[in-house]
Amino acid sequence: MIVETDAIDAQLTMLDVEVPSWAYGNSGTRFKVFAQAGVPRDPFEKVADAAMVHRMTGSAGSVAIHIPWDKVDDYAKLSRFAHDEGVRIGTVNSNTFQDDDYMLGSVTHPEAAVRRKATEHLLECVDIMDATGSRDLKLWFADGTNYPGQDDFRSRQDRLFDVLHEVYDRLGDDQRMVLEYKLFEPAFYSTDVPDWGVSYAHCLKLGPKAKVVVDTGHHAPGTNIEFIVAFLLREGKLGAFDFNSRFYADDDLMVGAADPFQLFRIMHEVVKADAIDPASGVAFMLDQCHNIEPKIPAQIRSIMNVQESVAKAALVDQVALGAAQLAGDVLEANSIIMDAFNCDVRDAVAQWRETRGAQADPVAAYRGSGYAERIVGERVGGTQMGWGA
Ligand code: PSV
Ligand code: MN
Repeated sequence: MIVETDAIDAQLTMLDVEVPSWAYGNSGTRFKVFAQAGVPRDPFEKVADAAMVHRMTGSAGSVAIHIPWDKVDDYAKLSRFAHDEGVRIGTVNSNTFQDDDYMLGSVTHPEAAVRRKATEHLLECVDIMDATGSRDLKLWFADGTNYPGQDDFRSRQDRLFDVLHEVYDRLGDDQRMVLEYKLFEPAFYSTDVPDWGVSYAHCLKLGPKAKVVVDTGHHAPGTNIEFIVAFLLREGKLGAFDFNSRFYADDDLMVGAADPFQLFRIMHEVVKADAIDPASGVAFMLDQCHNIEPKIPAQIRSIMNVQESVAKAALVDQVALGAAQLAGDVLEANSIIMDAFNCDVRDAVAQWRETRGAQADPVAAYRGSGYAERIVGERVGGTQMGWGA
């Protein structure tokens, strides 16, 4: 199959993948957090690391922040710093999962005072969006129950909706809320937003500024994620992706590492819907943690994996595919998809990066840049950032 570089270039030129600030901090499992040398001590250093990922790859123009982990006194200053480094502050992620008050839930908690506290946090996140110029508020709730009978499912949905509604009303004209779902964890019996259907139902009721987030790690094994993506795109309700890889649960490994074919199938649906284009309103984000591997090159590798999957999706012969589908030619339709997936697009993507002023071989360029050695030397003293659990 001929590698059509024009088709690849057109998609990659539109592609913008947001990186998570928390990927640069220390992280681990519930068993152990392994600290790494050179890890940022404040959100500014996280942004500097994110900017390095963008310089190497050319596709990572914004960095998501997580509140309160990334609280600063002056958000306008953080935005200016990001701008000077060549990136933007993107999505503001809320955190209603690390406070003792939230043991039985946050926005669904039986006590009104706890729900109020969670609501105030979400409203504060919107204030921060005003200061950073961010468009999206990302909501993920750890709410759920561990035991049958522990709480009433329907009352919890009512409480959830009331809070979402109040926060929705506070959004500015150009702001949105994106609601993430997750099958399980930390609650094990029931989760209050367990799947795309629950998220979609709330978003539909809230209005056009509410959209669904698909975190690729938040599904049962074997779930057909590309079908969910196709459905939400069709309904205009796909707000964002949190990309990562999973083998078993919410593993937060590098996207494209566990199942590159799944990532390609997802990107095929996105490309087919012309939704790589930022005008589509779909935000592409990584939501990953690097526990045993160096963080910055792991982010670089992840962006490269997304670039390569988009490039392969760009090669799908849509016209031939449509004809084969209409003709009921099952084998031909399948082989058209597989031809694109099996293409080696690495040279074409490297060339695109080079013409964009990024690096043909971003990991090697990063290794040769001296950045890793510099931050290890400079970031001495202070407290390394982490997910603070
Ligand atoms: C939850 O597992 C999640 O995917 C949400 O996006 C959080 O905001 C993120 O991880 C970081 O904890
Ligand atoms: Mn996520």
